[in-house]
Amino acid sequence: MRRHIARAWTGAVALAAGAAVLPLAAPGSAVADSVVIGGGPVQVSEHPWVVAIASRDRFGGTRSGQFCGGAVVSRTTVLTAAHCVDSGVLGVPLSEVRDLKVIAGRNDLRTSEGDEITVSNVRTNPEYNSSTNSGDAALLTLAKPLPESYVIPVAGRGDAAYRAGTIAAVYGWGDTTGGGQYANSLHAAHVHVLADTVCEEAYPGSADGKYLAATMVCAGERQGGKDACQGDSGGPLVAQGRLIGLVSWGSGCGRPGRPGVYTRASDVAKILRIRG
Ligand code: 4AZ
Repeated sequence: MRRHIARAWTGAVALAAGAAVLPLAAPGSAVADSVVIGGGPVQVSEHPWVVAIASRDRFGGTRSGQFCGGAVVSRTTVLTAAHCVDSGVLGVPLSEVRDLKVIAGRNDLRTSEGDEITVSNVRTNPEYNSSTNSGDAALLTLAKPLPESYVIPVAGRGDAAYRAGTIAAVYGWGDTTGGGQYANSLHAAHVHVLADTVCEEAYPGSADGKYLAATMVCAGERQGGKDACQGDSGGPLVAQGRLIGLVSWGSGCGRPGRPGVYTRASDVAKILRIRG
């Protein structure tokens, strides 16, 4: 999230520098966010609802311009984090980004496999609060529909998948070490849904954000080591075949006592009027 962006940006600059052509105007202040620490490679063909959010103009072409993740929630809509489309991450207002894309079916970002689809509209959750990070979600409309088989159902309120102790998986192309090593291919890690009290105690309110159980989900491992990280933001947290969260924020990556915080998918589904 926002306050980690300076660190994330370090990695992105390194990536952009590897590109043959640097963007004319590199994003000034930020990049995207965080994936997967302590996980391993997976095939996007088996998890086709995981997509990359990309802009080559803003982030360079080496890794297809990827800077966040997203989840396909209908043939023409993708959920991502609100903070992924704010100017803090993009470096310019969203309206100035002319090549915002959703990339589906591309395992390795250095290739051209799969589909690159233009984003025709962006709706940020009107209830997003960038101080607490509550409601960190945005809905992207695609210019061209994806196959129905790519769509993942969104968990509803009170879904059993939200119970503490449930095993979930988080997916992304983000930092795999916490040190700015962005993945070229999709990674995933298994984490447990944790009791809200764990995150309420870890994040009672600071410059990083404040854990709010109504709009957030707490997930990780008590001993740390498995987590989302910079570049994974907006990407899916999935349990029992349903989308339960979006990578949103946390203090560092994989630190014991510092679980990952996810946007509660059932809460934003209601606001953005999508399934759930
Ligand atoms: C980020 O900066 C970020 N470990 C995302 C997820 C987590 C931490 C930071 C969770 O986008």
